[in-house]
Amino acid sequence: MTTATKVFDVAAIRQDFPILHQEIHGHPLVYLDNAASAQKPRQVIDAISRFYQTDYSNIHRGVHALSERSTKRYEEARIKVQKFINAPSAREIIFVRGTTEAINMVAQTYGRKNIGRGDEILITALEHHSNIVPWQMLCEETGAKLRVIPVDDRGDVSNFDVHANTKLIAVAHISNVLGTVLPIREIVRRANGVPVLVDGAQAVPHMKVDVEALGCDFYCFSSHKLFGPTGLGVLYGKTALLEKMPPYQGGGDMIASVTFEKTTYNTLPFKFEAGTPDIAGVVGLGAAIDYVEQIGIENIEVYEAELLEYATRELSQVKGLRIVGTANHKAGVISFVLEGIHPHDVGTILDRQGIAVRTGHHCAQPLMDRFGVPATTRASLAFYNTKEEIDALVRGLAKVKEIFD
Ligand code: 7TS
Repeated sequence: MTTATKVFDVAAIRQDFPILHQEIHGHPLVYLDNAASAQKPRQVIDAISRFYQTDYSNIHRGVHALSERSTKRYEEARIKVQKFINAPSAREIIFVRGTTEAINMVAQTYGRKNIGRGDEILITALEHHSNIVPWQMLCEETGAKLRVIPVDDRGDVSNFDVHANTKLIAVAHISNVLGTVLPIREIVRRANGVPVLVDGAQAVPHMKVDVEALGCDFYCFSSHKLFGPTGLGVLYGKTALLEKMPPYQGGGDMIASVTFEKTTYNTLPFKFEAGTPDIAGVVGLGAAIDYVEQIGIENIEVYEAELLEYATRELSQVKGLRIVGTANHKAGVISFVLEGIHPHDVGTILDRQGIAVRTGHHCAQPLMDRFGVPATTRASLAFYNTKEEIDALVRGLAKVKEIFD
């Protein structure tokens, strides 16, 4: 394979995404807000619709045919997730509401049980709020301390010095603002046995993730960024850790037996899935994984790298534009500031031209402070984006500048 385009028919792929074929304010939609959430292919929308029309019922209960079918579909999707991230066992795949809930769950179960006064939780300066605040809450509750590894001017993070009192390391796999890909294997190596949680919200849709090869202890991601439905995410955890963790929520499905005197808990992964889960969502996530695998995550990675290189080159030529985040190993996220123009104005004028980008602090306020900007404009790529759309963004920015000149 010499170039991604040989194996990758972006025009055909775009046909799978109904939402992309519309006009916004009289212009063709250019959707460059994929880091916030990705669009859904017909295959996912249809799978959910079909499931509700033919197989739907509650799961893990009842002997009737629909319940059995629903349970089968739900558990098959769990195995798809397991294989997709190469987890050793499906028992290690826990369905939650999203990355945010996955991190909160680890903080409230593993964290409360194992982290106390005088201990330290290590994070980096480029984390999303959802990988900062749950740890701050835990620190407040337990008397533990948060230590933050700095980020350099390019957006790289190094110096993962682990102290004797470091009890947990929680790091993003890819920064949602800078696009930096963090060296997880190296971090795990340096952790020297201290559990490592990886916030993979921005990684799973864009690169091959193999939790065994990474060696991390927990890995979290959201379905909606992986072209699947909203309100659903995954926590992967190593069996040995999950088994020792208390349940997160109590309720139906997570129990083995209940009396008023004593309740015993279900086995993994059900111990952590109290109540009726997002059954159709899980089926939809399974369809999203099938879809991504049919294209090939490696092909996606190659195509997006090419697109990122093109976008970086083109945007760098826009006068007065400064890209925030220039790490060597980057994924398809480009944050930038335009001299003298507030990002909200940039975003609004781009929207008038049908171009969707995100502006603001991207739920990473400490990172904005680090780079001395109140906000940025962010274009974030997916495999259905094209060079023509990058050209439209560049033209859109010329218009922004024209208005402000
Ligand atoms: N971690 C990272 C690195 C993220 O980028 C996000 C969401 C989350 C966690 C939280 O995911 P959720 O699905 O639980 O909400 N990031 C963004 C973003 O960049 N713009 O909108 C949401």
